[in-house]
Amino acid sequence: MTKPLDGIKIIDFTHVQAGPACTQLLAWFGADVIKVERPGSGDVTRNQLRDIPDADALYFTMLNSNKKSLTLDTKKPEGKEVLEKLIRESDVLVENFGPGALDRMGFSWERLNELNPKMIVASVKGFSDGHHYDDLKVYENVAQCAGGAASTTGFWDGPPTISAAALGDSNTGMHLAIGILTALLGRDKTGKGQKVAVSMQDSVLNLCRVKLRDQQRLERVGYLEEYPQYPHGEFGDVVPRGGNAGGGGQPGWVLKCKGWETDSNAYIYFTIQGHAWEPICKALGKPEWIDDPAYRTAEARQPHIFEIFKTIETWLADKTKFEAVDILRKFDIPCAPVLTMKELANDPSLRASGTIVEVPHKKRGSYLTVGSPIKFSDMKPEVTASPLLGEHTDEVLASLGYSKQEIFNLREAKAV
Ligand code: CAO
Repeated sequence: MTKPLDGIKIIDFTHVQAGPACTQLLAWFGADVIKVERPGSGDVTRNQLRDIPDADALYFTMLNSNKKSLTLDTKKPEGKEVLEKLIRESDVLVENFGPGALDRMGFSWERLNELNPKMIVASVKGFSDGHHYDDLKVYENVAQCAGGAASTTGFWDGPPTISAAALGDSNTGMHLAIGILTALLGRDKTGKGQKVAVSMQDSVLNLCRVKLRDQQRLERVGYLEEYPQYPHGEFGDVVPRGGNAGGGGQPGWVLKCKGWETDSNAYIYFTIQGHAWEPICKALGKPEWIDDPAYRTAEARQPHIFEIFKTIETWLADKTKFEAVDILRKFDIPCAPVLTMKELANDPSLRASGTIVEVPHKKRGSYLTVGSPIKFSDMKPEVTASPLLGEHTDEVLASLGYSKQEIFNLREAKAV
């Protein structure tokens, strides 16, 4: 089966999570992704949090499927020469080194553009170019703090909180993938490559868009009526942490179900969608609430919204999270069980759709990963194992025209 990105060659000069998440996505869709790694060690995540001695860690295998691995010391002259050859033949180079590392290696944007004017050079950095923090190295949680997620996540009486979702890493990688695909389409029109840059701070902020909305509303009217602080609590001059309130204007909360005393995930998320008040009352067996002026409108409900949630919890007390959702779905109420990683890993629907996949690996046996969350009518992205360190070195060098003897010499020089 041909894939949309067949024939697109990508030099994957990425490591850890933000960059690898981007190139993995492009590899699923058919791109020939060649991961360039330091001989001997490779991407640091190969060794991070290992669960099997001497086998690549899951951190690496889950972010580098469908790629090739070429070991290359790009600080050695022999390594630089190989990289230059690869650059001349490639469509995209993706990197997420610390600030200035690529320049120090001798591969500035100007040099790359000179070597291959058609190539797209895509970078992730913590902060955008010219930002007053643009010299900083950045990891996930740093980006969540710098992009507004931490100050608006968690409970109002606790500290700023980090989300488990990789808003700084994989999210930035997804933004970069969109940038690369856009630049590839642009190249079809102009024949020219360009530089595509995404910062982790900007990508986090992009997902915190509604919080910037709330900052402006707060400054104008002094309160945010969908936050738990309204109407009984105090508002300061910055968007507060709203606990588990819905961000989009539909009040909601995480509610206890049967078994919560012993199971820390026996909860559902329940949304009180304004126009669905009648079905909510019917589902809860509270028909008297439908026309009661104290309950009828969202505005009337807000002052005692937590009492309403308490009543719903009483209704939930003899129902598991799955039983509750099975009842509420019939009334069109937006809700879901709070699912654990164990439940997701074994979810038959996610297995059937290819969102959770089991991948055979040469050294590990098989491992679970998250497959493509993007589904196509004409293509089912297949997930293949991440490469062993340097697994494709000979193959890639041979494709660049290196003879067996020359490859041997590169090995002797410890350049590959
Ligand atoms: N051959 C030779 N040298 C290589 C090489 C190769 N194949 N691959 C990398 N290197 C070198 C780099 O050239 C750099 O050398 P210098 O610093 O001497 O110029 C060196 O390895 C270290 O690179 P680095 O700064 O990227 O690595 P680090 O571990 O110190 O920092 C990180 C890691 C992630 C903080 C940093 O890369 C960064 O800020 N990246 C941008 C933001 C980002 O993507 N962060 C998300 C990471 S996921 O949580």
